[in-house]
Amino acid sequence: MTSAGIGGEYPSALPCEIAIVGKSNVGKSSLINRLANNQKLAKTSASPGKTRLVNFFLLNKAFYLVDLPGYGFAKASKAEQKSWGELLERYLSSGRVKHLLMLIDIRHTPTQDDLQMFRYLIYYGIPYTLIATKSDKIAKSKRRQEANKRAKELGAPPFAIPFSSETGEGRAELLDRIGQIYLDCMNTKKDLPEE
Ligand SMILES: Nc1nc2c(ncn2[C@@H]2O[C@H](COP(=O)(O)OP(=O)(O)OP(=O)(O)O)[C@@H](O)[C@H]2O)c(=O)[nH]1
Ligand SMILES: [Mg+2]
Repeated sequence: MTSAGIGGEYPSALPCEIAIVGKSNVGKSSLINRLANNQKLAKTSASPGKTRLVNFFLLNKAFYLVDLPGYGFAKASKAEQKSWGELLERYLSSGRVKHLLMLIDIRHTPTQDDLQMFRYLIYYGIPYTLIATKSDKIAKSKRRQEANKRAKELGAPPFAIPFSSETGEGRAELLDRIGQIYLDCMNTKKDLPEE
């Protein structure tokens, strides 16, 4: 794993880099651990504001999955919020990210910060996949419906993958999706002229 703070250097880019965005405590780091089936890979915490750097995880020796600090952590000081915002902005505008996994809590209507994040990624035309986290917290029969409802509330086409880092629900579906994203990255790379 490679980490970068404000002004820190990123590792050399690979053709495929997928990053995870979402509000603080939504389960970004836990999702990485569940995907990799390694609880110790990314640091997680019950209190928001755990991830404070841009952390690059090399998966399958093939692509980067990037853990980012969450937004909207009201208890952080103004200075901290500003520095996390800058970290996020610098990373997202670096042109490295090929696809964003945007995480929203399956139980709650998206916040103003979520709406802002979503507008930002649409504005910059960054491809994305919506994931509704903590699906284990609601009844199984409601999960698909609630996940899709959250997507619709964001202003997106009504589809989000219900996901639980606790039970592993949605892991296979998300891995499939990541496989497709990876192939897209490799195909796009082929289409580019040689440097
Ligand atoms: N029940 C349940 N709890 C979860 C799930 N995913 C994460 N959590 C819990 O939610 C809390 C926050 O998880 P993190 O993965 O650290 O969240 P984060 O989005 O990385 O947070 P920041 O780094 O602060 O932005 C932890 O207590 C996790 O155990 C889930 O799918 N189900
Ligand atoms: Mg985190």
